[in-house]
Amino acid sequence: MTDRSEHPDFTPYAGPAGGWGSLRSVAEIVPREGNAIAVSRELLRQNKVDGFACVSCAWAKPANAHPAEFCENGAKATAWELTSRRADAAFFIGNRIADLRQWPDYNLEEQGRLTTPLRYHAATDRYLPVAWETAFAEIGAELGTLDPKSVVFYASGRASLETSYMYALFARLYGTNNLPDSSNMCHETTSVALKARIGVPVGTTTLDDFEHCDAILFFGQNVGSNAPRLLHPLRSAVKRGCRIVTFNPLVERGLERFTDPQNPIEMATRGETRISEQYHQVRAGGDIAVLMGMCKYAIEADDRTGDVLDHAFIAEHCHGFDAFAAAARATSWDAIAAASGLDADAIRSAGELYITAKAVIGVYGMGLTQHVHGIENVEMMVNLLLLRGNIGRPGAGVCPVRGHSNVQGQRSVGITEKPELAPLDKLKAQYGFEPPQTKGLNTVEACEGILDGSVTAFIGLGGNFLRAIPDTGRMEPAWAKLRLTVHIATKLNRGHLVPGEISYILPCLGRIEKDVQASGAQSVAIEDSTSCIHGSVGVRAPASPDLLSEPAIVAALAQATLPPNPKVPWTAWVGDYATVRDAIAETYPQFFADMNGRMFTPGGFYKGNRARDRHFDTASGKAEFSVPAMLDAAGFDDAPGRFRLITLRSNDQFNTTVYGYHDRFRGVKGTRDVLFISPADMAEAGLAEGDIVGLATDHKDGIARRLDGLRVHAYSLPRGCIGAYYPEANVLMPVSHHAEQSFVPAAKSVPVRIVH
Ligand SMILES: Nc1nc2c(c(=O)[nH]1)N[C@H]1C(S)=C(S)[C@@H](COP(=O)(O)OP(=O)(O)OC[C@H]3O[C@@H](n4cnc5c(=O)[nH]c(N)nc54)[C@H](O)[C@@H]3O)O[C@H]1N2
Ligand SMILES: Nc1nc2c(c(=O)[nH]1)N[C@H]1C(S)=C(S)[C@@H](COP(=O)(O)OP(=O)(O)OC[C@H]3O[C@@H](n4cnc5c(=O)[nH]c(N)nc54)[C@H](O)[C@@H]3O)O[C@H]1N2
Ligand SMILES: [Mo]
Repeated sequence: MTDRSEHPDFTPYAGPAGGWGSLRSVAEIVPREGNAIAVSRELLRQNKVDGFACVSCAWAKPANAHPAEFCENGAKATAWELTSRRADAAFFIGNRIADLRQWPDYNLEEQGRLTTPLRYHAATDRYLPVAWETAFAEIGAELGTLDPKSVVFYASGRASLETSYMYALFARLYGTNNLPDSSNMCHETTSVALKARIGVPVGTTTLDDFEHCDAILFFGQNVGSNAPRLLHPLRSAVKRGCRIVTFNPLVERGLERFTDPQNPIEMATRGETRISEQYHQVRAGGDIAVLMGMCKYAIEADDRTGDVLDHAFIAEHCHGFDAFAAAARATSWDAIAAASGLDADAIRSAGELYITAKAVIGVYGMGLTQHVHGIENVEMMVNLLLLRGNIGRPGAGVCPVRGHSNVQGQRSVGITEKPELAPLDKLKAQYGFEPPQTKGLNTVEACEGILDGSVTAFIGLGGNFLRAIPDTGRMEPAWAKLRLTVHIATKLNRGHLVPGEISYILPCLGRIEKDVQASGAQSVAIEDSTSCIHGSVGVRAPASPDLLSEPAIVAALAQATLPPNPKVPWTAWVGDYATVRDAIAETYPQFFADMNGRMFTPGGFYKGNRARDRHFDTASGKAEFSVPAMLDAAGFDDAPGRFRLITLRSNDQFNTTVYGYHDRFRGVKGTRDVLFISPADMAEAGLAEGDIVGLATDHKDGIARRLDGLRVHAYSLPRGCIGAYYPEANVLMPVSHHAEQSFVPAAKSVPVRIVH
């Protein structure tokens, strides 16, 4: 095991997002994975109509693709999947699980692709190779003895629409709605808040809107690292005069300036495009206040002139305006400044920009959703947009930037713990069974069930659940008590290393790999962040001849577990995925009719969005203004010595997958054990650069949680806010510290103290 995390180096990075730095970074990672020529060739087919859909982020894929329609981090994701390294049988025979558990996340995945099904062998503390048939038979038999309500079927957001549809159906045929997915830790806040306020659970913008907007508001989304292809439309927007305002506690490089690596002149002249013209370092949890301030500014300007708000839109399409306007007028600028940590003038200048722009897009990410009052954050974004009719017209709308490449799509085809969101009657008619009606467990509830012993088994369709969830220090010992754990995965991760009594790792094909079944080469489909559905064709030979595709694994598990049902043609589905798409189209005709005919439309086929057409399917039939009951989203009070911990992604990771130890934009190299803190807070706490400290959770439940060995690093942050990397910091997050209503863990404001 080579530990790459040895020589910490903190040197501020002066370059823009994109530019030569991103090319150098791609040039570094591609050869490291040992497959340079193949990876470089396949990268040209990434996000193309006849190629594969990138396995990294969920950002839209344009109809007129660039010659190289990928970004630095998409290239890393491709290289990661196409690596020549293998975590093969010999690796598992040679390593005890107790030893592997000491390895950093980076080194585990760096072993490369899994090649063979594995079963945990307690006597030798090893995962050992096993035949597929044995695995399916034992898992099926075991599931047969367990109470379906005690089994969790988790999905990370990468698996295709076809696999996800089959997986959700399997769980329901088995008898449970326990279908949490990664969006329970991510944009579930969006799904709940937007559904309630504008009647759709997803954003209303498409790529086209970025060509027609006059202003873009960015709240808590780090575009340069997490959706870098969005930098291209942003750059074009700025060049034609669109104005961008950002609210973020950290100054993120991609929101400051960008050099287009696809533009030879810009590269040669080191030209840059400034992205944000206003950048406000709001305090973590301060966005309700910011948005209230901007609304107040607009409403009071309208009170004076009568022509600032879109009165016709509000009268025809909105409900609750008067109560909201009264609340905004009554909120004092002092209260807004205190809760946001910003000068009232800064918020007024953002308000002025907002009211002078004709068409505005509100973009946001985890900085809004992962808070105790994340729902109110998103609702305030909606309030602001509604005031000037910025929903449902060209160049305007709400744009939550989703995470995993098919996370939005999984929800569209039935992966949900909420029975009311799945077409149960339709499934009943189509497959002749009684779908379970009781609500299933979301991620937080699944964690609680594992802690209290009521959950007995966990099936994971991808992901690294045990590392991505909160309270990892408490969850790991509880996890080991599970009767059955099954992981369908491409690479080894820490979640696999805490086996239940019976434990399997089932290795699968990745999306970039050729998937040949009875009817020939298969394609799959995914849905991007803007509700466009794209076909994807695997292009590389599989990492091992022993791998099965995700649909094949799901079907085999289902067949081993369930009594035969002639209406569910598992074998035929696996033989030809087009028949799964026909089934999807039958269940969801409004979105997926003629899916097979449309999935290779350039730019994807649009599912449609009622709110975009100004049909608001809410309780009142109108878009709903809402009045927040608080201005601070953190959900806990300030106290001396108590900090708001923001858990961060580096530019060198995809969620729990650590590609390397170089967070280039933040100038951090060689380590992830960092505490980012403002110079003023550093001085007040008596700390110096490079000191090694710990963090302890300061939560009302009184349970001791600690993370040690963090290197203090002075960084530009608002007072009282500190940062540390996810997933290392998850040990500090109480399971109970989550967004009310959506249950998304509140990872962007965790109450902590610095300890020595
Ligand atoms: N390369 C790469 N791409 C990814 C991922 C990855 O890990 N790596 N993950 C994917 C996934 S699943 C997701 S969900 C997305 C995540 O992408 P993002 O939504 O960008 O998520 P984060 O990086 O966690 O945090 C976003 C930003 O919120 C800011 N922030 C923190 N607290 C607050 C606050 O209270 N208010 C405001 N206004 N801002 C705040 C942080 O400083 C950070 O810049 O990216 C996806 N794409
Ligand atoms: N503190 C803190 N915690 C967070 C967050 C945060 O911002 N802060 N963010 C949250 C968010 S937004 C999310 S989405 C979750 C992410 O949670 P998950 O989605 O559960 O985690 P990932 O790290 O994306 O999963 C990585 C693993 O997926 C497997 N994998 C990769 N590709 C494939 C594939 O094609 N098929 C299969 N079957 N498996 C594959 C590999 O084994 C890899 O190790 O984490 C959440 N946790
Ligand atoms: Mo996510």
